[in-house]
Amino acid sequence: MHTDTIVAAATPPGRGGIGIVRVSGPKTPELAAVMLGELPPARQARFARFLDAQGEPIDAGLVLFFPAPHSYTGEHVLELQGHGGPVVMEALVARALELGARRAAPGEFTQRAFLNDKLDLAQAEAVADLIDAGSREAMRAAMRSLQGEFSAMVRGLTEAVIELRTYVEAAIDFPEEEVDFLADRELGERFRVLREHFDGVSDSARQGRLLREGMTVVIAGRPNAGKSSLLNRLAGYDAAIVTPLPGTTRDVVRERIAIDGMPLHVLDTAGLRSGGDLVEEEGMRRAQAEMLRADRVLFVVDAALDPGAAALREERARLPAEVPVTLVFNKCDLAAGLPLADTITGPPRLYVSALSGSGLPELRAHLKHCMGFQSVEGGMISARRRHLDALARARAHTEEAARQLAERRAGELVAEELRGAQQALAGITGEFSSEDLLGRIFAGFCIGK
Ligand SMILES: Nc1nc2c(ncn2[C@@H]2O[C@H](COP(=O)(O)OP(=O)(O)O)[C@@H](O)[C@H]2O)c(=O)[nH]1
Ligand SMILES: [Mg+2]
Repeated sequence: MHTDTIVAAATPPGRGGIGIVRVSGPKTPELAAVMLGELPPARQARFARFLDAQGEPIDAGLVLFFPAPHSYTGEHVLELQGHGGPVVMEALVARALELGARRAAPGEFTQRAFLNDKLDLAQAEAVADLIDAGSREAMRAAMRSLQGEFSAMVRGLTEAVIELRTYVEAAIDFPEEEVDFLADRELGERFRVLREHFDGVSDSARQGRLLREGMTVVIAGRPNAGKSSLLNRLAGYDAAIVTPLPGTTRDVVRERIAIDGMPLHVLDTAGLRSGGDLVEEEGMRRAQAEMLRADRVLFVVDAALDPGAAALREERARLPAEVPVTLVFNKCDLAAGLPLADTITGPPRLYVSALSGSGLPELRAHLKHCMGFQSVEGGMISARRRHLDALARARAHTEEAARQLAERRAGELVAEELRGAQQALAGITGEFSSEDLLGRIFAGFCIGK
């Protein structure tokens, strides 16, 4: 339990119909008794005057008192609902400070809720995600995480790791049988199932992160295919220079745009060709570097000049297989019929005209779809880079465990790696978390939350 009492305005600064000041900590009942003349009954709205040191009313409104542990923070909490003006709010906060409270740091109420086991760390992060949600989808995903859906997935995965670890440790306890036991086909099968389990949770987390932080889309292709024109269409303004001269774009042009509230980082790049000058060469090098980091590459081809998308076939080898590609046939206004790319199994393809704007709604819908704006089974959750890193670490430990098993039949080492995996997963829900990590997470919150 914390020993100090914190106070902050929970409503945003500025003018509003109602402004709420929130107090949490052990001194809350005493503070309430002085400021209101008496301690309000638990969890019942009361009308009261909020008094200053002289007993004069600063403001009047509804009060709510939540005795510990049945409150947001798990401590005694008092909420004063006053008139929403900055001077009123500050006067109420100042009065609470006089009575022994201190100003709350950003996210400190939620941090206390976490420390008092009201929610785990992934849920606490979802509180901020819900407040920051930029679209309905992001909002719903954050709400699912807040209700513990993502935490439950991580717990399920943790249990699977523990089960496997227990199985292996049982083998170590009977050394004379260990070798046979570790050679067991079933163990290999269990690792396979665990790997699939990891894939499922990681996929959900990756989608959740895209929804929250936005997807990075790199527009690439040959010079003059219409990449910059496409960026300008998506952005809705002239972000990049467009000319009929090949090699116009030499640096990477970055634009942050939103499609129905969904954040998207779009990068326009220098056209890929051989025989450019030094500056263009550097531009191409950068274009290729950005493609490696992209969540998706929009590969633009001139539908009239390259109906078979030969350019993509030539570049595909240079792209890492895991970067998803969408083939965009541009300049369809010039192409006689719709070009037919050679195979049906290739990347998804779209037909647009950056000049006329035709096909752009389909492109936007496609990008939304790529970010998981389709009905995912069980629904989307919100997740962060931190969660993905922890999942990747846990998975690496699991792979190492499988390797130790396959190559050396080393039970102790297998168990040790699985312990590492378990610990990495525990970091997501915050069972093991450093002060430093907590500081970083809660610093991103607003004051009063
Ligand atoms: N007819 C037609 N011309 C286009 C279209 N998109 C771009 N262009 C033209 O193609 C030329 C090259 O465009 P730009 O966007 O600079 O291509 P980039 O080199 O790939 O960035 C310019 O003259 C554009 O006006 C399109 O959809 N239809
Ligand atoms: Mg360009």
